Amino acid sequence: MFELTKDQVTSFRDDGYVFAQNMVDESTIETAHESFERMFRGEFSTGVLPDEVNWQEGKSDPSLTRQICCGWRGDYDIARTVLRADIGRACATLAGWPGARVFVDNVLWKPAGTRSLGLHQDAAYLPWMNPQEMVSCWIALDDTTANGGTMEVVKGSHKWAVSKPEGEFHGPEDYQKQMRLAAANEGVEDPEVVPIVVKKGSGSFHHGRTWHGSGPNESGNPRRSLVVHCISSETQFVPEHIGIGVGPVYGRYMRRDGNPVMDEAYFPILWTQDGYRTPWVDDYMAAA
Ligand SMILES: O=C(O)CCC(=O)C(=O)O
Repeated sequence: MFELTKDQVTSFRDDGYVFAQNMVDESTIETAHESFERMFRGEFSTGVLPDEVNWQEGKSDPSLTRQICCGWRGDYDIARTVLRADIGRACATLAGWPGARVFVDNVLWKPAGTRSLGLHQDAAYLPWMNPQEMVSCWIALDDTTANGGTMEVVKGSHKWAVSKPEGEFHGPEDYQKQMRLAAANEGVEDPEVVPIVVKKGSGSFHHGRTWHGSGPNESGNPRRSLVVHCISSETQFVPEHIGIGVGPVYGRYMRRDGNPVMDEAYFPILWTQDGYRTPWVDDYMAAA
């Protein structure tokens, strides 16, 4: 269990991101590497296909970053990290929410020589949620370097307006272009891009409006990471916006009777200030 310090919370609120050390241990990293191998081969230990399987061995473009979203639904070992209460507590504390639930995770593998992920704001994909807010915990599963395609965040950009998602997400040539356009709209001449350079097991938290993404991996080493994207435990669907952003994928979990509740079967609550946690989560994490 880790806990953020007051200084880390202040720094996050000022800058839109904060570094965090030693969030997962060596054996979890090794297990996660094995899960990555399996999942990108199409093997899912829970028997359930994650919501977005954007890369598969032998079928997908080898120059692109490998990505699976909602890996926790497909792999028990990934779930053991994604569903951690302390990650939920950290996200809720940073955001000032009464609690946190998982919206989605990202299983990301950027082998040596692979291309960029365009800089973006996560909140831009979420107009179908109220509140339209997210805090993400990004965990490196390899030591990262500035030229190794690590995630980059733009300091202070969580204070900018939410831009409409534009341009390519996977592999754009000029992966910072949309961010620079947004910076110009804000009157920011020289946006400060900060690479998340950490030892494996460490990482960072970023705000849903913070511009982030990653350049090509120009090192000789792979860059793998696991990202836990949390939303407030109080978040509800906005049915009239469900076709926007990633709403077409996750709108499948919306009730059809007009009740905007987000069901804990799909978006489990990890932690709340008053001690609640979705009851099935610990049993699911303990499953083989
Ligand atoms: O790791 C990356 O390159 C980007 C990750 C990302 O987009 C995210 O954590 O929201």
